[in-house]
Amino acid sequence: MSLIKWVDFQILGDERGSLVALETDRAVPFEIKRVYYIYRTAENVSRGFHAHRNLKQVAICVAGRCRMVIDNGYVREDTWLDCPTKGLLIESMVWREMHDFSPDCVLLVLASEHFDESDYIRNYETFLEAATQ
Ligand code: T46
Repeated sequence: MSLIKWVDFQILGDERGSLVALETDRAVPFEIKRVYYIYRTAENVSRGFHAHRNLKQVAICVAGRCRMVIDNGYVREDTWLDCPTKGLLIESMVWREMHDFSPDCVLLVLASEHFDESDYIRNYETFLEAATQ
């Protein structure tokens, strides 16, 4: 089964343009406790390289594009994030890496928890041990 799980957002557009609303338990399958965005990523920079023990997130590229690698310890897949009406659901205990950011990329992330550094697993071997036990 694929690790790539998309959440499709309704486009509330009219002749003036498009609008997407992100609501807890409607468009997004958890209570949103935090929102952050990554932008102006320098050329050839990759980010991520960690997993979260409990955190769930939905990542949406609201401008530009980047490539997301996700890995559950058994399967590694990648996909382009390049559409403001689709979010990638990233479950807990999934390793993620972000590559190939376009200069205009704005990656918006909705998170199920407040920031907590102790929730991060930043070593791949530690992640593999925990994910495959
Ligand atoms: C993820 C991917 C998609 C905070 O203080 N608060 C926050 O809410 C976040 C997200 C980060 N930070 C601090 C922690 C670091 O000192 O900002 C710094 C950069 O964070 P990090 O190196 O973890 O950034 P990325 O781009 O590697 O990963 C981020 C998220 O941390 C992570 O949860 O899934 O984006």
